Formats: sequence, C-alpha cells, structure tokens
Amino acid sequence: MLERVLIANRGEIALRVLRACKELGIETIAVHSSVDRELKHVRLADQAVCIGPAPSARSYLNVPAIISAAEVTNADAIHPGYGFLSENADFADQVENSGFTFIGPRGETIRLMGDKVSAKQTMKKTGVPTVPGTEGAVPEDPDEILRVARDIGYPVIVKAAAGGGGRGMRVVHNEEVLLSSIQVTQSEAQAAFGSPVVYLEKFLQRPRHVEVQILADGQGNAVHLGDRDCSLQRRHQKVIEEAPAPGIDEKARSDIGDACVRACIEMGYRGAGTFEFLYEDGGFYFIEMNTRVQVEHPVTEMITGIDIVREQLLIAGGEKLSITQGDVQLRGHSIECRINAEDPRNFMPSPGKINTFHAPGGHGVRVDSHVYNGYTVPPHYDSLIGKLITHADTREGALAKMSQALDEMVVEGIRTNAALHRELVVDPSFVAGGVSIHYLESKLEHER
Ligand code: MV4
Repeated sequence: MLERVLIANRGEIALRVLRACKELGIETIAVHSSVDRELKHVRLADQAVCIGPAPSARSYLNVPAIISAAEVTNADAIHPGYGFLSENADFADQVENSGFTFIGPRGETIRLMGDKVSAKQTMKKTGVPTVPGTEGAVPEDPDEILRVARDIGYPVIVKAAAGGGGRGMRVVHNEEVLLSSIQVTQSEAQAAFGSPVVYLEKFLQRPRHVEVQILADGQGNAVHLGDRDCSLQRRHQKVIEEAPAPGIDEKARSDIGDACVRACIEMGYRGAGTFEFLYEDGGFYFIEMNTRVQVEHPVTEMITGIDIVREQLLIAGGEKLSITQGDVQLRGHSIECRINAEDPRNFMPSPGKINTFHAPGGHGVRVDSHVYNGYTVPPHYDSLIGKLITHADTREGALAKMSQALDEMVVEGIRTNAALHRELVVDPSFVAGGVSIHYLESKLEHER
C-alpha cells in the first residue's frame, strides 16, 4: 500500500487525486508553481512544495524539480494526473529509476502507445479492430505509396506516428496531391515531434468518437468499464462527454470491451487506460490509446460505481484487481459538461478573479472543481475550471438534471462557456443522441 503520494498536477484533477488519496489514508504532497499557491488542493495537502515559476515548462513539466520534491518529502509514488507529464515515457522511467512508483503504466508501455504506428500494430495483433490503412509507416517507394492509397481508397488521412490528439494530420482527397501532402506532413512532424514517420488511413467522413475505459493490474487481470461518447468537440477539445455511448447494442459494446481487455493482458498493461475508437456505421475502428486517467473519467464512475482514481492508487500499490468483469454493471446514464473560463463568442481564455461561485447540487449531480469564491484563474494553464456531471436512470433524466444544474450554477467575474452548454443540452440533434465529431463545429459555424 502506498503511504505518501506526490501529485504532479494542478487544478481539478489534482484535487480529485488528493480526495482519493485521503479516502485511502494516503498522505499527499502538492507541488505547484508560484502562481498556484492558492489552489484548493495545495491547502488540503499534507505538504506543499513550490517547484518553479508560472510557465509549465519551468514547473509542472520540470522533471528534476518534481523528482527533487519527491525526494525531500519522502514520497513513495507520483501521480501525474492528465496532460503535463502524464504520457511522457521518459518521465515515467526517471520516476521509477529514482526509486519512486509511477502511478500509471510502465514507461515501455507508454512509449509503445505513444508511437501511433506501434500502438496500432499492437492492437491489430491482439484482435482490436483498427482503421484500414498502411501496415506501419508509409513505404519509401512513391509508386508503392500510390498503390497502397488506391487500395485503401480515397479520401485517406496522413497521420504522424508521433502525433495524436489531432496534431500532425492531413486529409487527402485524390492521388494528385498525395505525395506532396505526405512530404508536408513529414516535414511538419519532424519539426513538431522530431520524427518524420507518417502512416496512412482511410479517412472516415462522419464518425463518432467512442472510447473504452479499462483497468488492469499488470499481473494478468484486466476489466473494461464500458464506453463513453466524446463526439461533441471543438478543435479537438471535448466539450460534453457521456456514458454509455448512446445507441450501441449490448453485444457490440461487450465485444469491443472484451477485445480491449485481451489487448491489455497481452501487453501487460498496468493502471487505468482508454482505447479511442472512431465509430461509424456500427463498426469500431481503433485510433489511439491514452495511458492516463482522462478528464471525462467521472461519467464512467457514475454508471459503474467504481472509483477509477482509487483503483489507480491500489494498482500502483501492488494490489491485484479486486473487480472481475462480472462485477462491472452499467447503471443508468451520465453526462459531463466541461466548464471553461473562456469568452462565449470567440472561445478565447478568460482568466481572472471569480468573485462569486455557486456550485449546483442535488441527487445525481456531481461537481468536480477546484474553484471557490475569490479564486483567481491564472492565464498560464488550460481554461478548465470545473466539470458538471449528472447521473440518472435514463439519458433524458441525466440531460434534465444537467439543464437544472447549469441554471443553478453561478460564476461571476470571468466569462464561461455555461451558456453554450445550456444550448447544447436542449439541442434537438444532441438530445436525439449519436451526433458525429463534426456536429458541434458545423452548428457553431451556422449560428455565427
Ligand atoms: C481520423 C478521422 C477520420 N478518419 N482518422 C483527430 C484526433 C485524433 N485522435 C484522430 N483524429 C481523427 N482521426 C480517420 N481515419 C477523424 C479524426 C478527427 C477527430 C477524431 C476524434 C474526435 C474529434 C475529431 C475531430 C476531427 C477529426
């Protein structure tokens, strides 16, 4: 069992991890930048260490400062949260080589999944369905490239192996521009990620983003916790997520979940993880795996009753999974709205002092937020100030609770995207369920 955990993150996820630690009787160490002294989890932590100035590169991404903080506070493990160093394989290795437990998969697994080509190959080998495309990187020979693209069928998408999350990709509609598009993507990938490796996939035109949550102990046991639909997004930033993904039949759901579980066991996966799929015409196509806890994990917690962060901590402490697949029952429906400090017109960040904050509440309403009256949102980090999560027996019920929760919430002093959420939870297409990844952007375009 872990005794003392250093939380290498900030904001709502740092508070979420701190709460799970406290419940398990684990001591907590907050590390923070100089502008984050007033964060809620910093005040609640057993110890706090300032690791650098406001820019993340010098604080939340400052590996030596974080490892030194773990040394001086006698931590035994480091929880990376999401973002920042959470999917940095070298960080995971350094944490472990310094004698601490990295709360997440082995560095080797993070590296394997971080390379989108090796991630896809791993999935294909273990029976997880992938998007049709090149076997690995694009071939050297231009004629062969043209041949494989013709086989795949246009449109195709060129993706950087070191990219992910929407960075380093380009859609190609015909073979006249294929070779030049590949070259441009290769140069961009070299500049952005230090690797020019790209691969090709069939471009799916109107897919949904459906992902599967898993937990594995690295000791031969793994379960899936069902799926989430995260299709409502703008510029690769998710806006609303829900679980389960609407309109997917139980057989397809359990088959894809089982395939993910088999892949986890095959690669000796340890910790929480997410398999991302594009879902189109009833089929799942793997695109990427996230080797961290995700922002939207609460919707899965609400429908399964399983505390994912608690499980991460228990797994990192060396315990075997106490849950079997039969123990996982999906109950009802859950929706999450990400509340951002941003201008509702142009989506620009809107940092500043929150003069008034009233959190909504009631049965089936959860608020994961670190903000409070008088808190100042700094301009240096992402604009997420909290998440409203509702749970009810039905999707309609969860939406009705969300409408009420949004109406109850008061945030004064900064601008937020609450009005967008109020609109979305009554939008006829969204209410019907199953909109594609393009829905929100095209709605915003038509309305402005
Ligand atoms: C795709 C795709 C269509 N076809 N791959 C964007 C983020 C990265 N994770 C993968 N992405 C996409 N890959 C194929 N073969 C469309 C997207 C995509 C997308 C995916 C998920 C959520 C939002 C998206 C928005 C634009 C494009």
